[in-house]
Amino acid sequence: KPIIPIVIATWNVPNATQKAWDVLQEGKSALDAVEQGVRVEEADENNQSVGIGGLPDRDGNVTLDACIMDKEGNYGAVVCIENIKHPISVARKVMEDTPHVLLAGNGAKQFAVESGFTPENLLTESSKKAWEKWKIEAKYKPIINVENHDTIGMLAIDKNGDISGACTTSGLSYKMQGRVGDSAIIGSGLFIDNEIGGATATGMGEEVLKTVGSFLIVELMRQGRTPQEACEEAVKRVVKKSPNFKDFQVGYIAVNKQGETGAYCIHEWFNYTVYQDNENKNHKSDYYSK
Ligand code: SD4
Repeated sequence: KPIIPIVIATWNVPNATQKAWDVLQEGKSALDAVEQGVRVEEADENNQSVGIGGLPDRDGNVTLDACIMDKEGNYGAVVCIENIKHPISVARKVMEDTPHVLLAGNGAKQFAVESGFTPENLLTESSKKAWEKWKIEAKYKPIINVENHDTIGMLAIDKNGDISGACTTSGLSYKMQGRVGDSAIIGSGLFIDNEIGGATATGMGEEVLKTVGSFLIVELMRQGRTPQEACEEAVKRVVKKSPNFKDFQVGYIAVNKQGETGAYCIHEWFNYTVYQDNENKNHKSDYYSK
């Protein structure tokens, strides 16, 4: 069967998928592609859900979660890391240079600094302003598709047919200090199996964690479901378990080793970007709540 290289990512991120595609065109691995791809969003100050410019927690701290997984099933992650603009690259270093898979908080930051990353302030003026405005009422109620927006999960298949994935976020805005979501947790925010394919998530991390959605999608594909069917089943699990599903969004994307894609979410407006056959295109995801 011919190998069809592909990049797929959550939300409207044409610059990130373009970067990942360019890396694949240079003949580099899917692992390099997803790392380089999501770094574009981490560095974008206008993306208030990822990296620099990410909205802070209730106390004004920008804390980031990121993970990466390769074709061998190796995984590396950082959670609740502060002052490091590119947590995805720290996650890769955790995977490649340590005996561990997941570093948290100060330890993660210390490891990053020792590895040559420069600490910097990640709270931009506009995120600070948004937080100060939020503090006036200090109500914690995530708004579907607004406060939960723009976490980037990316999956790529390279010219050898190998798959890797990455996921990076500043998490839910105005979360409690120390809160960790799904994005950096293996099986929940991301899962890759080079025999089958991969999946990644966005939206209300607590709900993704409770249903281990990305692992579920990959296992369903293993049992013969298409990526689309598998994403739909994973969303239906969330809906079934959470009576208040009307109040939050969860969205999944998936790709199998044949290069077929799938996407599904609870509420309208989730979208995703696919680079395939030399075309970089945003797609609207189908959704449950009709
Ligand atoms: C989280 N899943 O921390 C992330 C948030 C997210 O777009 O996806 N934002 O729960």
